Amino acid sequence: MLNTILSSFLIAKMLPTDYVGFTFFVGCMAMMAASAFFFLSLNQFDKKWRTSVLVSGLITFIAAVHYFYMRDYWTSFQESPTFFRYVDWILTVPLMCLEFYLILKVAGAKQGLLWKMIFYSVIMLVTGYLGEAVYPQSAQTWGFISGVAYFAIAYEIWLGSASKLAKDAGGNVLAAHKILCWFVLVGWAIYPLGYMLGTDGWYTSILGKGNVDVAYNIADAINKIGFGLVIYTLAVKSQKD
Ligand SMILES: *C/C=C(C)/C=C/C=C(C)/C=C/C1=C(C)CCCC1(C)C
Repeated sequence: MLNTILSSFLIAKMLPTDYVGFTFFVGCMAMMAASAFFFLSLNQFDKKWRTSVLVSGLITFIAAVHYFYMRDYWTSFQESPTFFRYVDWILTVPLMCLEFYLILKVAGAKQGLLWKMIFYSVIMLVTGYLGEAVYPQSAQTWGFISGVAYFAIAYEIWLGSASKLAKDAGGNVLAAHKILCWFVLVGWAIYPLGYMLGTDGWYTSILGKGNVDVAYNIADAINKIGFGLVIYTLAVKSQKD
């Protein structure tokens, strides 16, 4: 009796073999711990760096809330919480673009750069959502358009105006910018890979099928927490000089 009440009101049963559910749980805790870490460190920074570290905390905090919902959704239905996933990304990816802009402001970054990157990321995510959730039969076409927008972001920070600004800034900012560039090129590349494991396209015969959520959860942990730590380290280093 008690068991029935508990399972219908409080928690869905989690099978010991549910490794996908496990990654959702770990995701919740990791995002929450990272947020606490970034928020509690704010006092040690002066105004110039506080906003950047605050944004790092907001990124992991927004993700933590979505992970609570996604974990519940997964344990209840054993289905990908694609809707929550994309709501999370549409909020957090623009904030990551904001991080690039904030650290490059010392070299005179213009707001145009910020809006350009946000524009690319919205195209990337909206077309990705269309391919994954709305028109899965044409997933490869939408995925391709999304990939072009992803490429535009990577181009902008590696070779475009953002990279020139980073060179002008030099020192700690340049070093941090380089690491963030690698996150976008390698860490973000896990997402299209997850997408290809979960949808049908020319790639299915090569890659086969796999669990999208495991790929996305691992990618989120690396990218959101790792990205935040790079900003945090930059703030700590720059504070000393
Ligand atoms: C914190 C969340 C982050 C950094 C999410 C990033 C998401 C991507 C880079 C997604 C990219 C995609 C493609 C490049 C093609 C296929 C569709 C997507 C949306 C999975």
